[in-house]
Amino acid sequence: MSQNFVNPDQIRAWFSRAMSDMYKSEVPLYDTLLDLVAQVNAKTLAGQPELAAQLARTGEIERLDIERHGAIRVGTAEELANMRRVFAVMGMQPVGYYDLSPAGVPVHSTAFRATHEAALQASPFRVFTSLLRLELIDDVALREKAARILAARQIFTDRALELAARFETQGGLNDADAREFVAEALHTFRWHSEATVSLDDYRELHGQHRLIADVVAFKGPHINHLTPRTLDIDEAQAEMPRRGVSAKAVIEGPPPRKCPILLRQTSFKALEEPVWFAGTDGNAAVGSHTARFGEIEQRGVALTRKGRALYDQLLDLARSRISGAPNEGNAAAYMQNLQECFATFPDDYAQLHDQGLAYFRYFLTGKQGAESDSDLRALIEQGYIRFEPLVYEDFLPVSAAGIFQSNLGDKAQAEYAQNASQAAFEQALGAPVQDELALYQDTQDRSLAACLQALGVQAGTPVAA
Ligand code: OOG
Ligand code: NI
Repeated sequence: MSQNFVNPDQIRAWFSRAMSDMYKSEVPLYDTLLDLVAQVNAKTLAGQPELAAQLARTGEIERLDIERHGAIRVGTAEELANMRRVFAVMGMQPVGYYDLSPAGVPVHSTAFRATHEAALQASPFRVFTSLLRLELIDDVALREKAARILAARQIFTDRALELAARFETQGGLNDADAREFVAEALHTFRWHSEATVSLDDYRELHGQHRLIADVVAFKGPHINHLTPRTLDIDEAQAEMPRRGVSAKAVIEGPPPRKCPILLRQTSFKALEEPVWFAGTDGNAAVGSHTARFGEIEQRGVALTRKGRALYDQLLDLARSRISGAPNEGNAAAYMQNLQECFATFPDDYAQLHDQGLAYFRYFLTGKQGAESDSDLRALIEQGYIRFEPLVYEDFLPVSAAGIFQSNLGDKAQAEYAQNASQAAFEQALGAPVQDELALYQDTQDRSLAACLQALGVQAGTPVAA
């Protein structure tokens, strides 16, 4: 029986492709963005043979063209829990907890993604998934109204949930079921130009926070962007206006570096789209909504807890030097600050490795004859083992807030009491989120164990570099 099941990595790859095709037809500017990124990547690879060789050695070159992340926002615990079941069919698990409330966005989030390096290699598709926190809204009547509207909708087709249940009981789906599942699941992420509420209700929700209207007023959690991966985000950012695409003022994340760390992101602004609102007299009222945008990202090496602490500290420093969040007015000063503040962050893979600031994967060089009691440092120095940066697969809360804000308008910033609540999030999700650092550590450890075994070096040998 089980040999007839389709590998969840395959289902995820199909789904990622279907989602990209759907978004291309729904948001033509996304197609423009894909073209732009493909051209920038080709040029970067041609101009930097060392980078091309590194991406070939790690296998990343093969996933580069298909790599995407998307984002959705759901309204209730039940929606989030079912989302977890649906993504599980595609081999995607909730990883990480992100609290966006300090940045004035009333949501908390996780990323659904593959967790093993082999699965990430097959399809790195991930979805940043936010849950609206109605409890942060102080207007009780509005909060209750929003909860009532959300309780009345079903964002999944019956068939999608049936197939998810079948996956759970059987432990997999056969080919026909898997293909049908992809088509059914896709419906959840479509754009609906008819709102489920009246124009008056929409305005009321919008008045409280634009994001609340976006989540509550529609039939489902439309995918709000899809993000290809670029190898040179500064070049891509410069190219956007040349192609008539209006780019976000600053690139979120670390400054440009020789050895990229974590994640840098930028986006084009959300489009204003016509929406038909339910009319009390049976006639629809026409209005509009801005929700869907395009984003690009450049991924670098994943940082250890120590590296991440340094990143957070330097980012805080750069942001404390400008008043408030970066915007059109202070973009140049902010980027300058960022460069200056990050000057103390080592920009060399050997240093990042030796100081325990980043995660790496170890590879054999082909050289034979290592002493069986060698430690890692010796194996590297003597040329038996080399290391390559392990790419960051997750998101950054400050950057995510910047992406949200650029599409909500700078005026939309609200103040919430800072209360991250991972426990409440996990309760809504129906499962704990995985710790991303543990996943990077596992991948690093597995690669080292494989090297040591192949070299016949005792696995128990201390391996501190
Ligand atoms: C999600 C924004 C965050 C990212 O890449 O950090 C995000 C949203 O707007 O729903 O996508
Ligand atoms: Ni994004």
